[in-house]
Amino acid sequence: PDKPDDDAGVITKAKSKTQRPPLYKVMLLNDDYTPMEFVVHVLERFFGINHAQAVEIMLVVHKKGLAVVGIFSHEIAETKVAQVMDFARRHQHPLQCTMEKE
Ligand code: NFA
Repeated sequence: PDKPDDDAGVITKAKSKTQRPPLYKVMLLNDDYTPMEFVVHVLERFFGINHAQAVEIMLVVHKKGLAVVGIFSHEIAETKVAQVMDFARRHQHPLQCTMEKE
């Protein structure tokens, strides 16, 4: 016998949650050799950050060891990392840029 309030005969449909693409944090890592002005230039050139904010973020990396400099789709994050790593290598600075799933 049907219990009170059961859903016999009621057609239900699972709600599909809205899919959002995964995002990636792009980070700069501190080192002892890359000039501060070079890091500031990287932040301005590749991340569109204004000079005052670029100085602030560079100092966070310098003092804390790393900082998130932007959050992007996988493809954009990969491009940023490659651009920064290539630019640092060409200038013979050991600056490291990495990405990590948010
Ligand atoms: N620590 C570097 C220096 O003292 C500056 C630096 C900042 C390097 C941020 C890398 C990232 N010259």
